[in-house]
Amino acid sequence: MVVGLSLPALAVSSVELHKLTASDAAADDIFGYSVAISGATALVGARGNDDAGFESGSAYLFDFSDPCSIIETKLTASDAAAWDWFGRSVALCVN
Ligand SMILES: [Ca+2]
Repeated sequence: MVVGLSLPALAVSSVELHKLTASDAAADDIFGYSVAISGATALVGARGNDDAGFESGSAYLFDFSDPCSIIETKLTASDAAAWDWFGRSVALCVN
């Protein structure tokens, strides 16, 4: 006779699995000011990015579908301008 007990798994760890950084990180980008995670995708805001003027901001989309090859996509507003703080808050829902 086999008796089994199945419980939902809860993964809790203090071990750093992967450190996310922007490939074009610069001082005062404030990378990580906002973070949203859905499934295997993370969206990280960097409202201090200065690519299109002081504090224009940006956000980075990370796709972890293949943990060995994380895909980074940088997002900026097409009409970005100084003090926009693009990426100040982020939300994400991936189906
Ligand atoms: Ca800045």
